[in-house]
Amino acid sequence: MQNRLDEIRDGLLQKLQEAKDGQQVEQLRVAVLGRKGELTAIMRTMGSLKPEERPAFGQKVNQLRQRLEEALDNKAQEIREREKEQRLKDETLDVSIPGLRPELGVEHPITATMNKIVKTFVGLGFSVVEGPEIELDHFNFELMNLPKNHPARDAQDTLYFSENILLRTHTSPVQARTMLSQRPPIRIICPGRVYRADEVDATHSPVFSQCEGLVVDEGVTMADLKGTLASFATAMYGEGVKVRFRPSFFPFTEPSAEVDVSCAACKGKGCPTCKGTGWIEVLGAGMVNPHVLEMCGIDPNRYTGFAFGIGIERVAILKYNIPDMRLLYENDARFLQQFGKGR
Ligand code: 2U9
Repeated sequence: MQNRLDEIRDGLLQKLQEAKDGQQVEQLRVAVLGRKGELTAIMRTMGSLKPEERPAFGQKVNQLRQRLEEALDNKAQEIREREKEQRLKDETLDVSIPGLRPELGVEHPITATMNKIVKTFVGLGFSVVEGPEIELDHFNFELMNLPKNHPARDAQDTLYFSENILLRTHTSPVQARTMLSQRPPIRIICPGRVYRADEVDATHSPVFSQCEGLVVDEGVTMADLKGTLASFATAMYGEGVKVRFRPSFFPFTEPSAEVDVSCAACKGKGCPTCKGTGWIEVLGAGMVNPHVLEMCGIDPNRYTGFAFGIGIERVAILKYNIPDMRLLYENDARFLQQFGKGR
């Protein structure tokens, strides 16, 4: 009997040494000390012993049970500690490792150009007004002196939702809405997206951005328009830039002009950017057609006004020397990242 007890002890201690985790220790505990375990089975044989042998036997088995329980507990504790240590090691944070630098976006060249233009006019006393991109024919065309079947409507190939609902082709309807709801003096700029049914190519896009401006008050003259646009050109292109007006025609302004600035690339000497002319067209402008004022509820005998329109993409393309307008809309990070340098 003693041999069998020694065997159980040695067997358990041996296997315990090899145990790798808590589960294996528990399996050994059940196999030896559990209800159907080896030692429990031996204890059950006590009934077959002579009554005088039983106390000594019982004591031996109990001593062994105690010893083995202790060994199992110690091993389980040892494993728990080892696992804890490993976990701590695995989860250690090295606070000295430099952090990952998050990739920062950069301002899109259209946004940068628009912001600069808006800021410049705000500095000249203009307020910013925005309006809907889905417009009524009435505000987009009728009030701009472009009645139905007017040939000039063809110049602005329009995207229609229905006969009277369209994507605005310019931000002018915002100015019309403002005149209908406010009394002069009015001094506003209207930045925003506009839409035209144009094929995409190096210089055209069906969606682009404009910043239009409108001033209406008593005694506003062409000289005010020239002074305002000269200040704008200086703020945008620097001291010494020259501005010239060429006569033009728009149904909503009379007289009308296309406005050039002296080429910043060659200082007006002539280069590929200005196609040798020394001048670059940056915007259109004019005195608000009295008929437009009247349709928008403003007495043209008392008030006069000037207006202008700037194509933002064109200004950005010239400023950054961008060879193809499509680059502005493709969102290729390699292209856009270039505009983040030195900010
Ligand atoms: C009202 C009255 C008049 C806005 C104007 C232009 C001239 C012009 C172009 C610039 C480049 C459009 O984006 S572009 O192709 N715009 O030349 N825009 S005057 O005139 C107005 C606007 C509102 C009530």
